[in-house]
Amino acid sequence: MDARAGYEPLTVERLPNRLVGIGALAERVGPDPSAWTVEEVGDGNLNLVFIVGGPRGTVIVKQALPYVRLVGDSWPLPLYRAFYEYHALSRQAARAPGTVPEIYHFDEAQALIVMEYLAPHVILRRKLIAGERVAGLADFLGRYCARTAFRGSELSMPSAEKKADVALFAGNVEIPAITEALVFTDPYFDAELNSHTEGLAPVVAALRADVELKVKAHQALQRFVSNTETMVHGDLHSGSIMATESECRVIDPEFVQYGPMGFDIGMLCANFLMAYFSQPAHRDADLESYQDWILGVIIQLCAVFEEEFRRLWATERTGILFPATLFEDQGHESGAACDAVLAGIWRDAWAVCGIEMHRRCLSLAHNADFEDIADVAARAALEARNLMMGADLIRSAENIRGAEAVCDMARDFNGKDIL
Ligand code: SR1
Ligand code: MG
Repeated sequence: MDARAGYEPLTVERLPNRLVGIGALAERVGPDPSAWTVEEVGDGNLNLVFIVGGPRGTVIVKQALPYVRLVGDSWPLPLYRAFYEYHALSRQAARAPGTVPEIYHFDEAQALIVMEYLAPHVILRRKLIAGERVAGLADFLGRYCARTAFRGSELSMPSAEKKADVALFAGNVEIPAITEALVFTDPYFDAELNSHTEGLAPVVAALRADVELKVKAHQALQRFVSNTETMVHGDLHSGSIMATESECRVIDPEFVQYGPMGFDIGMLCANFLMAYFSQPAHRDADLESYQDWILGVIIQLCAVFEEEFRRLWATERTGILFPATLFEDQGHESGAACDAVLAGIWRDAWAVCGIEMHRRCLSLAHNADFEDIADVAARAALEARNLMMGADLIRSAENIRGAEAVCDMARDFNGKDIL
């Protein structure tokens, strides 16, 4: 862990006097700190998050803690993740304009970012649990994933710039290491921090006994750690998206790294699938139509991803990969090359999707979609569907024929009594 001289975690009481000297903050909230209101609202697993309001407006102050908040100071975690989050946000803002909160100030020593307060946005996961729809969600997310994937790769970026970026973000070691363990590894053995819902033991035992599955999961990890094709958000679940009825932003990219282009969209689809499988415990009325809406989001977001990726391929392919000099300038179409790149993206995405569906029920850091279900037997039955489908996705990732096929699988598992 990096120990920063002078670093001190903020408190609600001390924040105004400690931060009043930050011009960008005082400008937006008001110059008199005694008029500020401060609320700590961090409900994630790692950081402090304060809403700071005043006569002129409201901002968010996010500060990293030197340990995993979810677990406590027995699990130290580097403060430097705020540095990588700051740089990730600036790149996402350039590559996918309008998709992330605006940054007003960054203090590296305090591991602190002052950024735009998003209102009336709420965490998308909460909306999905409440059965709320978000207009334009799939289009927004499909474009975000395609633009960040394409524009952060050597399909688009000058190679020297991309390599410098890979080197910069390679310093973010311990945070992706959480993903390497919690996401790709711990679900598949009896790891110390694991837990699962009572009643799932037979399903969990079957998954952990499946050597072929473990091989596939770790082939996906091998690609995650060694394929630096683009800058990924690294933790793109429904808790990393804020939304109103019709507006969205992506937040919280501290798990940023250069990794496979299919990683973010795969993790995202997994979180929609878990929202889908958990719905029978959250509502009776409107159940079928809301579940259909969620699957529609998956299909549309994948379609928009492909469409936008192909558009960028045709209009922004300025990097060293598959250049026009090698294809169009020789009178050769590059469409087959684009198809092949997309096939690799989807292979990675569907494997990650299945793995994420496993880790949120088996490892540390479960998701509220399932955890909020008080009836343990009902939760276990729904999680079993999710776990079995995850295994099928991992096993067949390279042969899946698109998001429609994935949603057909989801409908099929949604009707199964597995336990
Ligand atoms: C110890 S951190 C657990 C999880 O929280 C973050 O949001 C990531 O999803 C991570 O895997
Ligand atoms: Mg997070």
